Amino acid sequence: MRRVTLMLAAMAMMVALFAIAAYAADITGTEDTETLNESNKNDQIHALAGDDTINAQTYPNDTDRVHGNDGDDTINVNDGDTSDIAYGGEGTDKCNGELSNFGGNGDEFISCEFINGVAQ
Ligand SMILES: [Ca+2]
Ligand SMILES: [Ca+2]
Ligand SMILES: [Ca+2]
Ligand SMILES: [Ca+2]
Repeated sequence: MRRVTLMLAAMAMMVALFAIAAYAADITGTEDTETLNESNKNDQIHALAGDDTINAQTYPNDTDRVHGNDGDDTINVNDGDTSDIAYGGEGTDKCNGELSNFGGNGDEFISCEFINGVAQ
């Protein structure tokens, strides 16, 4: 009886792990300038060097972590939800997303020189 319970618990855990893996995507660019597009999953995007444009505004209700890395990047996380993080990194980076208003949470902007067109 006990063994069956343990086996079911192990199986449930494996299913949970698989589900997490299925709903997260790693997207890595190159050292050149390029345009990267998000997927409909929770993305980890690294654009690496170059003046990159990262479009993570296509699918709402996901959590995208976008790293511009080196270069003057444009990071778009203005997808209608407030659970994204834009890391500009080195260079003059333009980040576009949802700002917090009325004390609510907004997207997180780290090392962005411009947010929604406004110099920081
Ligand atoms: Ca996404
Ligand atoms: Ca790049
Ligand atoms: Ca957003
Ligand atoms: Ca950058």
